[in-house]
Amino acid sequence: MSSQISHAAVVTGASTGIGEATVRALCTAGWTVFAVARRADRLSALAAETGAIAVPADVTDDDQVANLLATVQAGGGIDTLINIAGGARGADYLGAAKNEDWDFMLRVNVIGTMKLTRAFLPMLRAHGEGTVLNLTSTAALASYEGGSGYNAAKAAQRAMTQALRLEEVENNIRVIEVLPGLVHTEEFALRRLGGDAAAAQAVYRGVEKPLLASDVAEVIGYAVNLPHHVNLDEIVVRPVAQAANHKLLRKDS
Ligand code: 8X3
Repeated sequence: MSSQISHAAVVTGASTGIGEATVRALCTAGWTVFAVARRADRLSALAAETGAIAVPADVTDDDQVANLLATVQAGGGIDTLINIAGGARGADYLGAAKNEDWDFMLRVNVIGTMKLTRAFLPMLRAHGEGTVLNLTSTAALASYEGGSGYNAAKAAQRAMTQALRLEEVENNIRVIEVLPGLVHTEEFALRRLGGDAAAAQAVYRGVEKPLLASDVAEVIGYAVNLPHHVNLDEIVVRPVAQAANHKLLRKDS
């Protein structure tokens, strides 16, 4: 039997891109949203605009995750955990891999998702109709040159998601994986490419309609708003121009 909380979510990675767009989409749909990210200034602006509850936290830090859990408990709890914090660093071939890039990617995408999920599972189990949604990537499905660290991190996050679905079925926890392809966001490529704006723009060159963060947020909102027994367990979402990871239609080429 489920408790009374429903349509209440923690959304990580909320300061930008798909996380921020997901906060907007869920708030518009009437959800209670705890918006989590490290950058407090961006979170407060988002909270002021949307009505979300800003909880600045680093998802890889045990103490900050414990504080987040306590804040959410005090704020009435959640039935849905949405792990979006993550991202790519670097596009080096494996032979030139940078320790700090790999460390970031594995720490945030993989360890961060594990820590948040581990912390909130008791609450979701007690609820009786919990949901965990992990944002992975099509990078988990097919590797590419210069992607080894990101491919490895997203494949690990996907593997963890699949194990979680098996482990928590007896607890009636729905586990959803959303795997976006090319999404034109404010920061993804820029951060991956060390702040090189021209290189970041080139990622989307000639692609007339890449996905936007709001497109992916709409998919996430759709999936978590379905009746709880309905599980879109794996959702691959790409722009039409991206027929596959390796086949992207650029109109100027
Ligand atoms: C982003 C998709 O193609 O940059 O998660 O790996 S890609």
